[in-house]
Amino acid sequence: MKEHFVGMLLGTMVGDAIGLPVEGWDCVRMAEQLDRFPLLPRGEQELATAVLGLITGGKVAAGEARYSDDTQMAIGVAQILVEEGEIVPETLAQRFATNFQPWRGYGPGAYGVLDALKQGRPWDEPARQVFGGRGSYGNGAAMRVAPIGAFFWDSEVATIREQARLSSLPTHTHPHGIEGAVVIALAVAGVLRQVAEGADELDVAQLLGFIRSGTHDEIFLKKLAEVEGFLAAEPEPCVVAARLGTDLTATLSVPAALFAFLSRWDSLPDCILYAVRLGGDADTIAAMAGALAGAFHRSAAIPENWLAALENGPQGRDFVRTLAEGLYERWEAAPPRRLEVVGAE
Ligand code: R7I
Ligand code: MG
Repeated sequence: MKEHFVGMLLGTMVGDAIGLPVEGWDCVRMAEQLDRFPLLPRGEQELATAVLGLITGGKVAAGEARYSDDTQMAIGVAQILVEEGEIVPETLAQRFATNFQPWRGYGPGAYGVLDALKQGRPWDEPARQVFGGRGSYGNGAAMRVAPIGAFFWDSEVATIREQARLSSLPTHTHPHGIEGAVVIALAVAGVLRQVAEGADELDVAQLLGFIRSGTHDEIFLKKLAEVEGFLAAEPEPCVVAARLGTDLTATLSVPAALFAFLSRWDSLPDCILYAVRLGGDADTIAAMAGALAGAFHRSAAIPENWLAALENGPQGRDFVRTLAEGLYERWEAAPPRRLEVVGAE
């Protein structure tokens, strides 16, 4: 199970880093550009080399693939779980502010919230005030939530929901921003439940059923039905992208990440590369899909050259591995399933 925790966090990081150079490219442009890129041989395995090559001058130099806010905030979530054994939103907000590196490519709303937190504003004010007081429905809470799905994998569904909700509050208070985090946390937990039962193959229907059982929002339930329909008769990637959505909002990116994993769960590289190929918010969709594939397959499924390419300075690749191991050790020492659910939804 430890290596599955490591796979979850390194899967987030590697998906984020591979998608980052092409963040914002739409699906059609992605296909055109990537197919034209001189380094690109045929075969999806090589696509990552090409994408990484875009930022490393044509070759994948060790340690040059940067991660973005997705990984940085997932690090913050994991750190708080290791330290506190549960999400304490005020402490998490402080950690996000301490870890904040403005150049990591934060979403516009989140950037302002973190800047305000850094300046010492009360932890729960800036997030409530963004977007005209409605709070953000961006995918920023979903992109960083995977460590919660791992840490609470054998907890009650209500606990997973509540911990995901609490982890959203420092930046995302809109119900859709929160529900996106709930859905990804449930998905990671559902994957690890199957792993714990010794599954070699993912039971896709069971996982979808588990996610559904804890999803309360109508839009997400509708999207889950759409994902299920696409699994039966898979359209072209750009049709999937157009129908499910690939933008910076939770409702229009979480379903695409789920589809990438559910349709390509048997290969971590294929899953991540397909998520990138969908275009749009490629780093974030690939980070979420990568977390799921990594949780299922363990970190050993990540190609060596992808791992080697990841930045390895402070809070880089080695740090992330050690942090994920620490998360597992904390889970093992004091399993969180004894936590009571505090507060109603
Ligand atoms: O959700 P958030 O942290 O963004 C994460 C994304 C990831 O792709 C990262 O990699 C990074 O690139 O950004 O940041 P927010 O700014 O809170 O939300 C993202 C976007 O969703 C916003 O910039 C808006 O375009 C949109 N959005 C909203 N638009 C109108 N009204 C989110 N909430 C609202 C809203 O209430
Ligand atoms: Mg992004």
